[in-house]
This record gives sequence, structure tokens and C-alpha cells, in this order.
Amino acid sequence: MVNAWPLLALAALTGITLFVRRNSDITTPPPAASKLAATTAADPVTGEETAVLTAPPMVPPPITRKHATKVKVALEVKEFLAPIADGVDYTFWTFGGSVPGSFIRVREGDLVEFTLKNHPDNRMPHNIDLHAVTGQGGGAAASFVAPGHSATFSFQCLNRGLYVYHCATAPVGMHIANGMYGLILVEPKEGLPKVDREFYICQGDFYTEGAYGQAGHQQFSMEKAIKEEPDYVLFNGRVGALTGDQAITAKVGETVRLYVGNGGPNLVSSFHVIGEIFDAVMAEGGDQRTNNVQTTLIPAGGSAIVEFKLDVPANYILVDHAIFRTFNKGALGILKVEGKEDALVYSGRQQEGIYHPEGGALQTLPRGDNAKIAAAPADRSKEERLQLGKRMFESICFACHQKEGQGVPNAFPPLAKSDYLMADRARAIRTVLSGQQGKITVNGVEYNGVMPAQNLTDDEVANVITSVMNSWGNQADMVTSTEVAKVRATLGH
Ligand code: HEC
Ligand SMILES: [Cu+2]
Repeated sequence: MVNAWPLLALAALTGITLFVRRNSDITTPPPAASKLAATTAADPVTGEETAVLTAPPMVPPPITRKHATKVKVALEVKEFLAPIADGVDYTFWTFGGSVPGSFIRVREGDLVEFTLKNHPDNRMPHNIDLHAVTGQGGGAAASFVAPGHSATFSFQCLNRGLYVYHCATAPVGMHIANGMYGLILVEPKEGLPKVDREFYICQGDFYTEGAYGQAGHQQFSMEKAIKEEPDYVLFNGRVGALTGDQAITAKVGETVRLYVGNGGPNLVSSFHVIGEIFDAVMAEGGDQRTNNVQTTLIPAGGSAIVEFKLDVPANYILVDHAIFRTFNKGALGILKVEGKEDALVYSGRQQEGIYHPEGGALQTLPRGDNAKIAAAPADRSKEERLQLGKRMFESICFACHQKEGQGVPNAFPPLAKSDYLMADRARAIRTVLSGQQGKITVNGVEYNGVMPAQNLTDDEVANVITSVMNSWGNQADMVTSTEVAKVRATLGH
């Protein structure tokens, strides 16, 4: 049976009277005279076929037939628990068992007979609003089904383009946030230019009770969703859906086409591929081909088709260029391209050398109170060094080592309770004076990053090292300028 509340909610939402349809209720309406008249008259709907549906990142094969036909599409809604990240489970609601849902490929002028099936084990009623549909709610009311039911409606593909579909059952935002979106491509009559590979990618934002990466089963957070503060921003519904063994692949010399959608529910995507330029973009999934684009904006509930030829091998990185989403919320995918290098197109690093600036020392930026203290007394108290050192930490070091010295996993080692820092004062001083690169192990975890040399006076180094060696649970004697000077003397600069 259908619960009354979602029906009422949907009725309120769409302002229409609802009834539940059964398959037997459906009779295929004849395609009415329409703005497509020119197309349909010349191109009548003949024959019948069943659509090939694919899970991301795959795309069904191009349509080769030269006429419009009746296409049967059957999509099953499935609710299930699956990882959203390693060690983090989330209850996804899906069209066809994947996020995004199955890719649907039809042709301009086709008559689509669409059946939505709601698996009996599901908990919620669902429906579908396809942006490719001309008609009430994009099919939402006609397709509304309780668990264990199915509904069928039909529509004609009047407009070609790449369209988002999504669930529109109240609360709509929640159904979308749980993964209920996908793409339907209405191919132009004449087809799209031939390419070597096509892939299907959708961005979506996710809202969990726990913070990004917090282990266990995470519930949907309505509060964060309303505030539009996602914990995850993902391609294809999972951190790592398109990296490692799951990366999409191609070869040098091939042309790739990406069908990119944005399910939202809230964020727009600044879609970009690091190391490539889009030779062509069909912005917003429409007709207009624009050439030579770096980043294309994809609205929530919108799409884009991007194409590019691969000239050199690389791991091209798919990102949302609102870049914290990529490095802190999961919006990162890889297109792995193998083949012959071309040093003319891209040389790689050709040489490395020491750089002696010609113009002498730079005027460094004022560093808090330190700049005001002309003569740096060698006999500062520990209190003084702690205070000045803390300010310096907060103006320089915190950008990488973070406010509480906690560091950033896989990037910047912690200073708080760092065994590496506390084990060797001279080494800590050297690290700040000369910088540090190559593998080091801090508290049992390996880091392999680059810390730039800090252009500081002996007094300033004494202050900041005294401060970090006496903060966040660290404890040590004061570091003096004399001590720093001694270390500096061993470095030859
Ligand atoms: C641009 C980022 C960056 C800044 C700014 C920076 N560091 Fe580092 N720091 C690093 C990285 C990266 C490493 C690890 C290098 C490696 O892997 O070899 C590191 C390592 C260290 C280490 C040794 C490892 C540990 O965790 O104990 C110390 C000590 C340290 N930094 C202190 C400082 C101090 C003090 C400042 C400010 C004066 C500072 N760093 C500013 C990036 C930075
Ligand atoms: Cu739904």
C-alpha cells in the first residue's frame, strides 16, 4: 500500500491531484502535433526496442539507426547500504543500483515508454523527473510508486541534449542527496561526432552526521543539507570511484568524450581536468559547441559534454576547481592515459639548478611584533620567546602544520607531540633554516613532502622553535639565538 503522507507532500509540491497508475492503466498516447512537427513528420516513429542501460562510468553504444522508434526503458529503484568512502557506510537510494543511476541513451524524436519499478525491499516511495520530458513534473506524478509497485508513462524526445533525471518525491532534496540522479542523452538525429571513448560521470554533494571520513554507518544530515555544507563532494558517489584500479583509461592519440552531470542537490561544479584543455564543450548539455575551454560550469541539475584529444601520456585529474572539494571532500577522479611521450608537446622537467637571485635580498613581510624589535637581545626570557614564537607560528607555520600543530594527513607532519621534532633540537633548527624534503617518519607515519627553507633570523628561529617545542603537550628547554647560530654555521649559508 502507498502511505498517505508522501502522496500528500508530493501533491502539495506539484499542486496536482494524484492517483497511482498501474501498467494496465497506460495506453500509449499518439505523438501530438508539436514543435517537433518538422522532425516527426519526416521521421515517423517506427518499430520498437529496449534501451541498453549502463552503470557509470560506462555509456551505452552510439545510436546508429536512422529513424525514430519506440524505446522501452525500465529502471528499478534500489535502496541499500554501501561504502561512501573506505570504512564509511551510507544508505544510498538509487536508480538502477548505482550513483549516478543508469545511463539512458535515446534519439531525438524517439517515443520512450518508461517504467519505474520500486523494489519491494525498499522503504520509501519514489518517482522520476526527467529533464528530457515535456510534460507535468517531467514524469514525476505519473511515475510515483510505493515499494513493490511499478508505473509506466511515455514521452516523446522533442529536444535533443544531455539531461539530468532525478527523484522528485518529498523531501526532494533528501532523495537527491541520497544519490537519486542520473543522465539521459537524447542524441541528435544526425548523431554526435565519432570519438574513441565515452565515459559517464556525475558530481554530487553528500551530507553526513559525522565529518568527512568519520568511520561507521553515517546517517543523512538534513541540517547540513539545508545549510548547504556538504561533508563529501563526489564523482560517481564514492571517494575513489574513479581512482586507483577504478580510474578511467585511454590511449595517446584517442579522443575522449565525457558526459558530465551534476546531481547537486546544492552545489554547482567548476568541472576541470588537470593537464588537459577541453577541445570542445557542449555547455549545459545543449547544442552550442565551444572550443578551447579550461573549466566548465555545471549547474545543479545540469550537465555538460566535454571532448578532448589525448596528445601525451599522463594521469589527468578530474576535479571540481572549487578546489577544497577536491582535496578535502573527495571530488577527484583520474583519467589514466598511456602511450608515446611527445617532448615537443610536453617536455617534463629538463634540468634543475641552484638559483642565485640577482637583485639581492627581498624586503620580507613584517612578522608581527618581531619586525618592530630592531635589536634582538640574545638574553630573551623563555616567556618572551614563547610569545613571539607563537605569533610567528600563527603567521607562517600554521598554514601547513595547522593551528594546533596537528598537521594534515598524507601532507604535513604534526608538530604537536612529534617524536621527530622532540628527538633532536639541532635537526629541528636545521629543518627551519634549510627546509626539509625527502622521506621522514613522524610518530610512525611516513611523510615525503617539501618544507621550504624559512628566511628567518637566528632570534626568530629561536623563538618559533621554543614555541613549537613547548606547545600542544610538547615540553623542552628554551632554544637560544646562540644555539641557532651554531647550527647555521654548520650549514654554510
Ligand atoms: C609550506 C608548508 C610548510 C610550512 C610553511 C612549514 N612547514 Fe614544516 N614541514 C612541512 C613539510 C611538508 C614537512 C615534512 C617534509 C618531509 O616530508 O621531508 C615539514 C617538516 C617539519 C618538521 C619536522 C617534522 C615534524 O613534524 O616534526 C618541523 C620541526 C617543522 N616542519 C617545523 C616548521 C616550522 C617551525 C615552521 C614555521 C617556521 C614550518 N615548519 C613551516 C611543511 C611546511
Ligand atoms: Cu526517491
